[in-house]
Order: sequence, then C-alpha cells, then structure tokens
Amino acid sequence: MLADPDLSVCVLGLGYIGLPTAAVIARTGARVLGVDVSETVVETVNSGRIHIEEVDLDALVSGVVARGLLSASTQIAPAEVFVIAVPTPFADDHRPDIGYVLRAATAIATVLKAGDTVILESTSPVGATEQVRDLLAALRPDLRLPGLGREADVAIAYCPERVLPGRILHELIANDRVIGGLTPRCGRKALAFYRRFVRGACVTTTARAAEMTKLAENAYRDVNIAFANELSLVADRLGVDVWEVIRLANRHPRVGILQPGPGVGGHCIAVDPWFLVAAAPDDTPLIRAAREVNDGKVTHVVEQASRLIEAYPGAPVACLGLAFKANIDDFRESPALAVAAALARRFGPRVAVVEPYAARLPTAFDGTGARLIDLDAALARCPVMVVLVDHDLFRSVPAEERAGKAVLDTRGIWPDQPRPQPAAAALRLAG
Ligand code: SAJ
Repeated sequence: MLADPDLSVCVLGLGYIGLPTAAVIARTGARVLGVDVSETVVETVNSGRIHIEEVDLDALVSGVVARGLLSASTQIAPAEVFVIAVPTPFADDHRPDIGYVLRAATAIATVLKAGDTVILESTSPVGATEQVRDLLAALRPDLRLPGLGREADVAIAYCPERVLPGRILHELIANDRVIGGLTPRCGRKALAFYRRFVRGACVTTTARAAEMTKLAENAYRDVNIAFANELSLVADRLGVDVWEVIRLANRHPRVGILQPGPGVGGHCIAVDPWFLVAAAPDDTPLIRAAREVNDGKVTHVVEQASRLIEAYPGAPVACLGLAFKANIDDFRESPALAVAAALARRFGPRVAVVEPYAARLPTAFDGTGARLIDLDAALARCPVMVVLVDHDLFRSVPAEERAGKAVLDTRGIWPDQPRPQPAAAALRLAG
C-alpha cells in the first residue's frame, strides 16, 4: 500500500460509513479531519470514543485519535482529498433528496484548491456527481472543473461504499471498489487514494455507471428478499414451514433463496431501490413491487402477531428485537421497530420489548405503556413471544427455556419451536 504520511483528508459525515472510513484512512498515516454537524459526535470522536456500535471500531478510533491522525470538527478545513459520506434520504414521494450532499459540496467549495480530489461515497441518484461538479463550478468560477471539455484543476469521482454493517472494518479493506471518475484522469486520482487502504480490486468506470451500480446492488438484494418474503406469505397460507422449503430448495445447484423476515430495514436496501424507480418509473415495475412486498410484510406480521396475542387474553407478550438486523444497534427504517411499536399501540402495557442494543425504548413507544426488559425477565414472565430480530443472544436460547411458549418467529431462529396452536393454548391458559 502507498504511504504518503503527508496526505491530508477531510471526511464529511461521521456516521456509520464516514467514521469507519475516516479511521481506516487515518491508520494509513494520513492526517484526517472528520466533519460533522453534530457537536456531540465531534466531541465524542475527539475524546477517542465512538457514537455507533461497530465491531472493533472503538479501538481503531481511540488509537488514531491518540496518535493525532484523526480529529473531528464542525468546521471544514483545507485538505487534498475530500470524501463525502453524508445521508441521502428520500422525500415523501420516494424521490431522492441529495440536499446533504449539496450542502457538503458547498462547504468544500470554501476551501477547494487546484490539485484537490473530491469523492462522493453517499448512495446517490445517477447524475449526482455531475450535480456536485456543477455546484462547485458555480461557486468557484476561478477553478476549472472536470468533464467540461477543458483541462481540470480538481478531480471529482463517485465511489460508492459497499460495506455491511457489523463487518464494516473488514469489508472497507477487503471489498472490491467501483470508482467512477467524471473523467478517466479523475478516476485515476481517486484510484490512487483508495489504493492506500483497499486490498480488493479497484475498478474504474464513469461516474454515472458507478452511481447506477450501487443502486443496482441494493435493488438486487431487495428483489431477492422480496421473493423470500412473498414465499413466506404463500407458505403461511398453505400451512407449510417456509424455512424448510427454502433450505430444501437451496440444495438445488442453481437456487439460492434469501431469508424471509418481518420486512426490510436499514437506510440502504429499504431506500435505494426507490432511486431507480424515481429515475424510470415506467420501466421499474419489478423493483417497485419488491419494495411494496417488503414493506407489506410489516403489516402482515402485525396482523399475524395480533391474532396470536388475542388468542392469549391478558398474557404478557415479549417482542424480541428492534434493530433492523442482527447484532447491530441501528434502528433506522427497522421493520422490527415498526411491528413492535404497532403491537404496543394495540396491546399497551401487555407488551414488553427486549433489545440488548437499546438503553431505553425509542419515542415510537411513548404513551403505549410498553416496557424495555431483559431476555431473562421475558423468558420468565411472557408466555407469548414475537421474534423480530435474529440477534445471537436470542438464537442462543435453548429449547427447554422456551418450552410451552407461544412463539411467532419471523426470522426462523428457533426451528425446533412447535408452531403455536392458539385455540388449544388459550384453553390451557384459561384453565
Ligand atoms: N434481510 C432479510 N433477509 C435476508 C437478508 C436481509 O430480511 O436474507 C433484511 C435484514 O434483516 C435487513 C435488510 O434486509 O432488515 C437489509 O440488511 P442487509 O444485511 O441485506 O443489508 P444492509 O442494509 O445492512 O447493507 C446493504 C448491503 N448491500 C448489499 O448486500 C447489496 C451493503 O453491502 C451495502 O453497503 C449497504 O446496504 C449500503 O450501505 O448500501
């Protein structure tokens, strides 16, 4: 790997992607400034601590902060490389909102100089990198920007992050990267930067192809999860165990069905496919349907769980998990949270929530009377359980400890659990 200790890098956005990226770059010996709008995040990082849960990130951040390689600020400063890692949410009509990206570019414009490189990593609609360039061109008419038919003073590229929460530090280094330069020269400059810390292959292309590649990856996963979720609806109707069907089907050499669940969450797979739909609404019936199937699974699970809960009048109910997936503390767009909150609104104080990654219940539970309890208390007190997240902690509960419980297992973590027979069990409870 190249080691230019004098390289200065500014990472805008210190969230789930920006902070690990900043720390990994700092570990190469570069001086990294992380910029975030949150004073709390800035103070936390400057004290060598982290505000998110990610395997091994705490030790890495405290190390690079102690060595003076990583610091944080709410104010941007001059650097040679700028990495934009801010959120790109969608608006109410599912159209992408790149406001944060453009605000980051506006800040960069105040310190940009000839020779610098600007890299956009945020998942973005196709054309966003050109919009960043056009904004910089408008704000800095003294600089020649790339792709406008003349030699450029700065390089601009799009390089999507592709890391999986829970494996971020490993995947930041091991995964292949797609680097889309606004011009081939921009691509080469960005490539030299990623070569500092990426061991996977770095493939260069155009910015537009790189932008669409990222959206295609997440839409691909969404469509495949939707297939699994749709199968689970069919299996429920037919009284068949969907997990067994998938296990058996996946023994076919050319079949690899994903896992059904309570829906699809997180700030990527549940969001990004809409960017493709927004770009070509008439050409994306499949991608849109997948989104609708996955969102619809939440409603289906709420109804399924409600039927089970109603079959055990008065019995305490434990909802296991709020995170959007296993072993992380990220609750963004979480179907588990949506299901548990809907059940809490419907069944009030009968509902308890177990979430090892939460210190208190999110505001969605305010006024419902639902409480946060630990797993042991739930096992001791709740005859009805709704498994919403496949945290290792929940998986580890042996069959004896859940014997006799009525369980709706939306993640298939307890295959040996007998399926609930609500009518018979209600009689038992009543007797
Ligand atoms: N899920 C299922 N069944 C499955 C797999 C996932 O229901 O078989 C659910 C999860 O429980 C979760 C959601 O899908 O609610 C998304 O989880 P995930 O693990 O599939 O993906 P993310 O959102 O954590 O990360 C994805 C990754 N993209 C792909 O795998 C194509 C990651 O590589 C991206 O970097 C990330 O999106 C991103 O930031 O875009």
